[in-house]
Amino acid sequence: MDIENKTFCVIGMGRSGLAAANFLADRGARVRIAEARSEAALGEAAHNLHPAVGVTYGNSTPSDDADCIVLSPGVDIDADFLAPARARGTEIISEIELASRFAQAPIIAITGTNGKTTCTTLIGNMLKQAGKEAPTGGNIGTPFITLADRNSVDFFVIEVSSFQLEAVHHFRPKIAVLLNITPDHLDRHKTLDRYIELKGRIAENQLESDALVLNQDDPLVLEATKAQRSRKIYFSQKSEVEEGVFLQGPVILARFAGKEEIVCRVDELKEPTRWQMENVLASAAAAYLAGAPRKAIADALRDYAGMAHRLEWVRTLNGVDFINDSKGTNVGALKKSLESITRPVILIAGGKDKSGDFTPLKELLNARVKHMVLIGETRSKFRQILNGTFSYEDAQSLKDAVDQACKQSEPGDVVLLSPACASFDMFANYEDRGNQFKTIVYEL
Ligand code: UMA
Repeated sequence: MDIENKTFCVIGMGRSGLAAANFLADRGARVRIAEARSEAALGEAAHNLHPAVGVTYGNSTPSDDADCIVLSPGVDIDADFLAPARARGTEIISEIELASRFAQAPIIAITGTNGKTTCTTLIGNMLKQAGKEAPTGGNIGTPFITLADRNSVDFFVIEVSSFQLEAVHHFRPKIAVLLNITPDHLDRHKTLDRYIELKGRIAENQLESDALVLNQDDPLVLEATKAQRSRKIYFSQKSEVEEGVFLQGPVILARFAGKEEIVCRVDELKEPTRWQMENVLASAAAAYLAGAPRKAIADALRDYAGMAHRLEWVRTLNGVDFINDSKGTNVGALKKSLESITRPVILIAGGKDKSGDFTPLKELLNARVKHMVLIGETRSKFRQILNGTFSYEDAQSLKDAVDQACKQSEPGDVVLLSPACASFDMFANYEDRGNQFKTIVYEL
């Protein structure tokens, strides 16, 4: 991409925007940032900006002279302030699109409603075990643009969100993974159809020679990708697949080009990893496609001990296990977590509403949850759904919620924080919520 003598306007000065602006300015482009917040509200971030980048604070409107607008993931492509630029025909791209135009190595891109971060980490670990240079980035935290022009890379392993997929045009992963689709971020995308369409975009620019790893057990995943022309590889926890990786009783099996081999036994995996079987199968399939040998894949799986805030075991107290699943920010995540725990659950849930529909939870909550403690803005929405059919109560704070959950628990139970909602009503982010939960539990 020719960037010298071009004027870029980056919208948003978070991790993604800051990295994109610095990358472009370092390479001789004229760059401006438009940031909705004030300089004071941004604090330290402003100090890390390239001195040649001009900044407009308190306003997201891009400058009229921009040749190209780069959106941070948090910026809605349908925002009114982008309308004039769109009318002028100015190119509008996401930061991952920008990064992909500079990346010299193939991309493995992972999307889905839940499990993206785990899968990205696992694929990175598997390729590392195989002796490959495979940095991880994207939605996982390190903006893709900060990695993009690294040399001697075998694969970029990039977690991709629906936000980032709103403004891709040529983004073309060599291997794309679509883990699952359940309603999420509907406050931004408005309809489930739009969200499904965005997830399918991960493979939109793939060619026949590229591979698309799909969850055979998820009808919405199959729906989202039915028009894609790439080579389809499947994973499944429920049945055999024609080509890909699947669970068969106590073992994980890989089947590629008519040959079958056992990757490893399920009981070789650590407990938290066994709860992540969907991600395990998807990661193994992607790693096979990237050329990792079976042993490297199995070693990475055996070593893996789970991630913070994703079904993270915190402590056992008086026979009760406390699990931090603060990353469970949508209804689909809570469903998956509940389905993976076979013991009686005392559930702490609720938070900031993302227009999620809680109705599908009712049956599962009745079947698996002994008692529920409601926190945050969505307390009344949960109460309307549960409607007296179920044992539940409100809590005013996370500390109260943990205390109330403890009172209801007996040896053998699991106290699970899996909110099904965003955290911003009570906490800085999901990490803050999970960390506060762990501190409270350690102090019991
Ligand atoms: N802003 C504007 N105008 C707007 C909207 C936002 O100026 O219209 C400004 C905000 O005031 C703020 C900045 O943009 O200063 C924030 O940008 P951002 O929300 O895009 O956040 P970043 O810090 O750049 O982080 C983003 C991703 N954030 C989101 O998608 C919301 C991070 O994913 C990602 O790790 C990071 O880029 C690096 O790639 C986080 C996330 O919550 C983990 N992702 C969602 C999820 O996983 O559910 C999709």
